[in-house]
Amino acid sequence: MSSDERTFVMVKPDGVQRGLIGEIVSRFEERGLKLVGGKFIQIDQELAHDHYGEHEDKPFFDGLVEFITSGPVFAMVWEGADATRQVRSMVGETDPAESAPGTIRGDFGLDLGRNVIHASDHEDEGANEREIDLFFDEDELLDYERIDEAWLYE
Ligand code: D4T
Repeated sequence: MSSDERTFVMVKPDGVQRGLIGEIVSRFEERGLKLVGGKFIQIDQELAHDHYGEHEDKPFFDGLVEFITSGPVFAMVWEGADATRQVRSMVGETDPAESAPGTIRGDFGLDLGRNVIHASDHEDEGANEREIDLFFDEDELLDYERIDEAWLYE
């Protein structure tokens, strides 16, 4: 299996305000995933509409845009074997109330509209590439080796 799959992850404004960036980054680091990009930004209306375009007709769309633009977010790209699916399984269900303990949303959230983190959908083929392109320039993604790589993969 390829160990260089890249996936897009973002600590949402609630996660930033609640001081969860470090905890969330630690979980992915400890799992063995490699951070290849990261930026602390405030999402504007245009980026919010591009990112959540698929939900434009949903009743929760305006609230979602208001929330995601309400404060800084920490956007990241993580790399590793089967990264998209593994990250989604660590994140939990969309609704924290349905998320198992041990997942990020299951440990840190209670409400669907404040679900702490975003991660690209592994069932949506193009989601990763689209979201990475939306948030990062190519030269903001770094190629390097982690010193423990030989111990992470057979
Ligand atoms: P994101 O995209 O934020 O990682 O969440 P998911 O991939 O897990 O879920 P999603 O795209 O279906 O939902 C996007 C975002 O909208 C919020 N939401 C969702 C909401 O406020 N009310 C709702 O009824 C739904 C379905 C939560 C996540």
